[in-house]
Amino acid sequence: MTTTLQRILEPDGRLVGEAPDLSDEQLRALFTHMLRVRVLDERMLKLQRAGRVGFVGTAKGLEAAIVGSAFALEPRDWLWSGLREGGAAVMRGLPLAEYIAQMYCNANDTAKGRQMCNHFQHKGSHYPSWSSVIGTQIPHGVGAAYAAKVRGSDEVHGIYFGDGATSSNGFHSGMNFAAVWKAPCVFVCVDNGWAISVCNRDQTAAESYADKADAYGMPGVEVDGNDVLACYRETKRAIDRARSGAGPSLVVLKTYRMLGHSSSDDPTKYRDAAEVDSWAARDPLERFERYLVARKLLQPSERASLEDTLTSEIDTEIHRQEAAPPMALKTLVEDVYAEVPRHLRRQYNAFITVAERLGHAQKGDGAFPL
Ligand SMILES: Cc1ncc(C[n+]2csc(CCOP(=O)(O)OP(=O)(O)O)c2C)c(N)n1
Ligand SMILES: [Mg+2]
Repeated sequence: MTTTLQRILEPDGRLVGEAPDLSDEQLRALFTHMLRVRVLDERMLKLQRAGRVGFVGTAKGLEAAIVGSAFALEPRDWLWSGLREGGAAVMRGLPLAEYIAQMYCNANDTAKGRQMCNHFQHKGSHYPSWSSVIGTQIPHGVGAAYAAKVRGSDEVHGIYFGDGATSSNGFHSGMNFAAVWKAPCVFVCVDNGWAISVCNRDQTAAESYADKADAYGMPGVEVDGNDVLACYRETKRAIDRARSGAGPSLVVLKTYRMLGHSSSDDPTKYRDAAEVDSWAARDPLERFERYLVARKLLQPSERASLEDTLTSEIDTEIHRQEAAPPMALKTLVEDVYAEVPRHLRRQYNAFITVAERLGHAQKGDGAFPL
């Protein structure tokens, strides 16, 4: 099969396709949301390098893909994350305070320290907890979408995953069940070129990831993932289709992970600088900025002042969360049984003895090998 790459904005910001129906205000909001992802990632990576948070996986280069596609979801819809959609969740209502508390795994962390950091969740905006286990969110999201259909709800489930996750069992069973059941979901594959050190060319023999949709009996589309307008328009079409009862689609957003897989990865070990440079020239923020400036929706110098505002909002929250206490030890034994049973109470007493003898772990203690 040959697939045509859907594009609306050229890298120089020129409009070459049919622009989606978005107001000037919405276009500016899209830019601010993308910029927030960039600034937030930069801040988190600095904190990690300074030993103040344990682990970070950035979305640098993917801002258009995750923000543009998620912008097409309604508040009643759900977003099932792969590994990098935390910024989209902030756009949909995850408070910055909760985002940063989760990075510190402190007393305000809604995951209560039971996730490693940089694994978000937010009940209020229908954002289930991440799973690092690749592909497991796919059948979960399909099941939730099917349940919505059975209940007669008109919500749609956006199920995100990476190029690497297309090799997981969850991808195949999820796609198959969703198409057979006409579940109201959209599969959003963020093809960012790499699955840690495995290049996307080595992940599949198919010409395009979008071709995979054909095998399951659903439409598939390949989109320039660095073009925020194309990401929005194509995801919106798939969402509208799902909401109308016509079933799922696969939307493949072709983009590039500019930094390492995570703060524990050194990408120079497995990829060429020339490849990274070629994608830097297609930066999604610069592309959209050029378009907005040409349309006079953004002043040429406005990005810098927007960045300053976003940075100070984020920094205020960082200071607040750094000052928060750690999660109380007793939460280790809570939430499973209505009352803490005897064997857990015994274990808890043993933890307390160790904590009294050795003290609590300090920020920066421990290391994650990935
Ligand atoms: C089942 C499983 N196998 C292996 C891993 C180790 N692992 C973590 S991330 C990752 C690559 C994911 O690549 P991709 O799906 O393309 O997402 P990206 O990190 O590029 O966003 C792997 C293999 C895992 N977490 N779970
Ligand atoms: Mg990937």
